[in-house]
Amino acid sequence: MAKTITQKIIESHLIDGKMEVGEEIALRIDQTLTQDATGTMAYLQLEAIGVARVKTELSVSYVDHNTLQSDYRNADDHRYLQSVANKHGVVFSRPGNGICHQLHIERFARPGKTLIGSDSHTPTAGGIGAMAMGAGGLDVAGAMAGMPFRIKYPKVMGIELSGQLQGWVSAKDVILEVLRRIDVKGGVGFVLEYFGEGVSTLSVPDRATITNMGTETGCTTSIFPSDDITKAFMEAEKRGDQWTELKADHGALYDDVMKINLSELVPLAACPHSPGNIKPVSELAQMPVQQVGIGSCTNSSLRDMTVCARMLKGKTISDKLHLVLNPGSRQVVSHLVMDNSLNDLVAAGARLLENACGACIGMGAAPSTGAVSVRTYNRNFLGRSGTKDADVYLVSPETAAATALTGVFTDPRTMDMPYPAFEQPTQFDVNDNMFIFPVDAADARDVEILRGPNIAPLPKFNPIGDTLAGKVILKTEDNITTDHIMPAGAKILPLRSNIPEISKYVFEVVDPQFPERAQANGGGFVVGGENYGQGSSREHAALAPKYLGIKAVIVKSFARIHLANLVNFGIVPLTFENPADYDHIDQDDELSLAIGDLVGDVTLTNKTKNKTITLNHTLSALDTQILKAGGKLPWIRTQV
Ligand code: MIC
Ligand code: SF4
Repeated sequence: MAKTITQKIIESHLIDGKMEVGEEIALRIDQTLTQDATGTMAYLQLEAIGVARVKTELSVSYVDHNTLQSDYRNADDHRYLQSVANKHGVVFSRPGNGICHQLHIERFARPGKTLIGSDSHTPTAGGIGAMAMGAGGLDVAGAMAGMPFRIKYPKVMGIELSGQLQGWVSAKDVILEVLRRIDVKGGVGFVLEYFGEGVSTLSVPDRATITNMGTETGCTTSIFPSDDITKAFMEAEKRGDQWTELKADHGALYDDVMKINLSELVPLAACPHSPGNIKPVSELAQMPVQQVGIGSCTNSSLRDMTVCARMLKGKTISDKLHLVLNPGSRQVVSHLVMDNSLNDLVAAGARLLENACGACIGMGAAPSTGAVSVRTYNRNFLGRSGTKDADVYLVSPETAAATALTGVFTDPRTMDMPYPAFEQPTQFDVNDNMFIFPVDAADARDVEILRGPNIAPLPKFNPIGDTLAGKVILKTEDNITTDHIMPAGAKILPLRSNIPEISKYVFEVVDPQFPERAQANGGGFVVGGENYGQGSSREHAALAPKYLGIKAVIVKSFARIHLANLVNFGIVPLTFENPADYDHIDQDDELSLAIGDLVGDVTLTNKTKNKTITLNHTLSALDTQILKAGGKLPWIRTQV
């Protein structure tokens, strides 16, 4: 039978389960990655699982999110991460080396391999042909300990690319077009697999931009074939020997097909406050802009930065705005230095930030009150920039640079300049000296793990009974993101290693009284709409509510990674059988849920409204065992 790329990789990594849509499958994981904001928890969990050395082919621990170091806390985390990596056989990427996804595609990702990462943009590596998925830290810890990764067998949406991008339109516009068509939950349950003659017109970094932001559709992952372009990229990274060809068989059947003619695309923008709220840039033209940001894991490749440098060369950015840059990696910066592009950028007035997530996750460079910020990033959720009333628009590097020059939203096609050409170097400046490779297993025994006061022990949770009772602590709307549930940014991100402390900020952008109310009521329930928990992989969005006593989350539908995180931390995820029942529950209502062993439907009694409601779930038998045990760590202990 002719197979898709997705089917081929799944088949070659299948440990358990049937390859039928919706069935739970267990996959062997070849590589893992973590980043510091989720990594401290992941390694504390790995320590708790008690495995001496990681069992994967490769595991890398990156430091890129929490790099402000405004006090000891980030530094404590980095020191812990470096020592724990060394002890357990994990490669450590030092702060300053770059953003995990850009680095992983440069140095480690391989076609045909499975990769899970404790960051939702791990699918970036799909640009090189890896099956790369975001996951909660505990699932990544499990994979490092040699456990398979469980997902629902996905449907495959074939995205057929034809034609060729016209000047001033680039890869970002392709993924914005996908989002325009299927929005922030149209990818749920799918792998987005690219094929067609247009594929060969896109470089690996272009493909990586597309697979990176594919996450915003809610998909399991996105993947491109591995072809001659992939080979040339890997050769330029001095790892041509790791290249293998990977493509769908002729006649492979997709569950759904989307056709995109690259030649017809125009510059697009995602408008506030959702990556799926797409408009052509031409419709936004002339809107005054106060900030431009170029970089992040979506658009920080050498191509992206160089195109912007060429646009800015010899000019000065508008005095109505400021421009910040966060390049993806030190390799990118080295090239920019070598060909003088960095000088062109800073001479034009750009502020150079670290090679890290920076402004993308609200770690500095917050916009001014009510500002319009135009960014090449992938998320514009409410408050994520650090300024709650800022309006963030997501665009291509070309649109961002044009806007930086004019001071108003600008369609780059209207710029009076030739489209800057970019040729990928045949040899990148490969220098791995910011990676620290772990000592051998024999020497690992002597490695001391360094913990500072910021690393709090993992909280412990008890098994769950057959009935859950309590109040509705919060009722939310559709598309609640993990940035709503557990915000990040310069104030809260440094608390990631300390659950009691970070719990004080749960739902801060929605309702700052939530933590107090939850604790005063001895915990309770959260009710929500569609696509609850979209966005980040941060397990803190489950762990911190659990710490506050949240027993179940009852919604119309869930996003994939958050659903898995809820199970991992013993919060029961339930959905309305009839979505209209959402209207029959209000905040403060007293509920009782007969969950029993979570086999079949659950009956909810709303005591306040004197009404019963039927709830469903998609939990596997294993999920229910994990939940009843109080979460995955207690469950693992029952198994050992
Ligand atoms: C994000 O882009 O939202 C983050 C910050 O990278 C998160 C991870 C985190 O919250 O630490 C993600 O994408 O998973
Ligand atoms: Fe970092 Fe932003 Fe990428 Fe998340 S989306 S990994 S915060 S650069």
